[in-house]
Amino acid sequence: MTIVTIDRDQDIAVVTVNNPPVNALSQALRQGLWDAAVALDADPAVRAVVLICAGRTFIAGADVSEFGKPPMEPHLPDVVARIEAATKPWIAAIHGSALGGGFEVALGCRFRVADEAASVGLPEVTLGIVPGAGGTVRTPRVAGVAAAVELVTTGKPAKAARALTLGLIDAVVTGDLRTEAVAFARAALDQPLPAKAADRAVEAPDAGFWAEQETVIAKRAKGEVAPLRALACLRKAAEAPFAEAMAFERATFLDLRASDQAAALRAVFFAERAAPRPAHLADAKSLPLRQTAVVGGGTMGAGIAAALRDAGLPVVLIERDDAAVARGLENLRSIFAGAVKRGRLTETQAAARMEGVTGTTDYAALAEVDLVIEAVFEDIAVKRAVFAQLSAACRPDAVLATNTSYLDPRLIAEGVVNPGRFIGLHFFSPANVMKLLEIVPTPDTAPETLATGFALARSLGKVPVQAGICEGFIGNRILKRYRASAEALVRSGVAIAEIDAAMRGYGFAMGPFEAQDLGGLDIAFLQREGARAAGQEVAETLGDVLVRAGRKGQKTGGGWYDYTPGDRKPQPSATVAELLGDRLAAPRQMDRAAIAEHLVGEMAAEGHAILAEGIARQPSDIDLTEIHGYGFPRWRGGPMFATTPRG
Ligand code: T1G
Repeated sequence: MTIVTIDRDQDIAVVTVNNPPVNALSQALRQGLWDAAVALDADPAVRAVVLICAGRTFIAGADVSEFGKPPMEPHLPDVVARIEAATKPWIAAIHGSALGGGFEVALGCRFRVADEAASVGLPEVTLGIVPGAGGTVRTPRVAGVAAAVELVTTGKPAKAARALTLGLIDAVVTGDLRTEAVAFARAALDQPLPAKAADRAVEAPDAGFWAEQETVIAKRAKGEVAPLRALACLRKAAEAPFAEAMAFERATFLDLRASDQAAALRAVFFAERAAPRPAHLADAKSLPLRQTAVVGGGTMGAGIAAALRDAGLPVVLIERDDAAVARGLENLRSIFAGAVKRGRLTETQAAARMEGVTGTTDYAALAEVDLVIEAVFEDIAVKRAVFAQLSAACRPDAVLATNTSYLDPRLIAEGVVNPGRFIGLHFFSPANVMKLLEIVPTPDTAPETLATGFALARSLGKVPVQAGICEGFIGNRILKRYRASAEALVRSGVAIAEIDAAMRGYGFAMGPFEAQDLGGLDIAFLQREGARAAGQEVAETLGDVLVRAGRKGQKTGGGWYDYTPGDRKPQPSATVAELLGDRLAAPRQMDRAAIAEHLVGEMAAEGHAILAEGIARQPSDIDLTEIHGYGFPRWRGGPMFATTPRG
């Protein structure tokens, strides 16, 4: 298949790239673009060139599968420079996402036009690198320093309308992209051409701009190196000649590309893309998902319903009585109101979200739904009663799912008519925000039902991970080990605050004890008490001692730490020291890096046990679980990646 073809619209040449699935800049594509530039320069009948792509998107960046291999010629910076040096102006016609090297190619073009749904971006920092083909040098020349800092150091793409406002593109077109781009090219020829990006100057920012940005980015990056290195490239671009800035950027790119953080972020990139389409389900056909329902309008149920609505799926929200229905709908309303407040939704969109929800106590409303997700109280009897009603009210092929986080789905499924359609779908709170979805089949779950779980994850934009059945599946089982290991360090005399500081220094937003104070110590305490009541041998934990003393966390003014009323800042507690007293060894120092290494090692050890028991299918599933469900720093790759020696 020819990756680059050239055809004509009279005096305008149209270069079409066709390198599925996302027109990534493989060596062959780079060579094809180089050859096209040479050939078209030599053709006197051609006055301008439109660069357009076939398939779902404009060039989506360097071919990430070539990363980690020695770069092959023609190198992308040279290809971009060759296009920029072309004797006829090139116009990039953008649809889908022009990302990374794709946008850098577009920056080498004299103009950029995009359709309304397109976006442009430089996501390299999300891969632990910086743009490597002039993105940090041309963007400030095309759109100014402020826009360049936003685009490059966040890695977040800009939608077409915003890209136009920022000056990243020259026009947004509404008709047929090729037709409009050719017309744009022809019109541009009647005007003096703008200077090539490389020849433009960069307007100096206000004094203090760079220092200010450095502070903001360092705070946001939390130990991630690439964003600050990208800022340094942008500053060089603003203060040094083009060639010097290009050399600085390239050296930075090559340096970071070999880094541990880049290796980790690449591993996560590929794991995230593979997760929604697991190979073992390639032949299983998922069932259609048109109508959905959620039973339970509490925090989890409302969050799940919101996620379904965000994906455009109609939802029937079932509760046990009218007052509970009203509360459930109010919970949903407040989720969307929060999104409006944060600018994620307009008022109209929030209203439309609610219009797609039917609140009722009548299970007869479920007669035609394709999927029901149960999110009621974590009690087997309560859940079984719900599934008995669902078995009677729903179509026999409707998928019935439980959102249980700790109970055994096999016990919940007992008595369900046609158990092949039953599955566990463990969402994480807030369910409309957290990406992780643990998909937990029972031995009776049919492959089509399992495939439907993954199809649901895709439509909700979730990161699905298949989990076997054990206490806590993958994530909560590792969390239990993590907390127990952290408590063991406290018993050995290491200060609680030191452990939290160590895990924050490793890259977590907060340490294990701060997190418990935020979420509440009583949740896990009640699970332990439940297990004890069921006759299981569950050793007393330090957390038990605190909960029994009424210290459940921030909500009771104190847990592992004390809190001044109205201030959420954790303060080491003399009361806690007294309560735990003789359970703790004499205070001892432990190096923070050693604390983090030990606790991440404990997570990985539980991960290896989970793999050995077949609860997780592959190490990357465990890493995705920890990153997307438990705040494991993405640039560390997850506990399994972080503890695997790099060859
Ligand atoms: N290289 C190779 N394969 C890629 C790829 C890439 N850049 N991006 C996606 N794929 C594959 C992906 O693995 C999957 O493969 C298929 O395409 C569909 O992906 C020099 C160095 C473009 C928004 O970071 O953000 O340029 O599983 O399911 O949901 O400065 O893919 O089908 O076999 O995600 O429609 C910068 C990353 C690279 C873009 C499309 N570029 N990709 O989303 O499809 S660094 C990126 C995405 C760089 C330069 C630097 C998304 C997408 P398979 P998908 P999608």
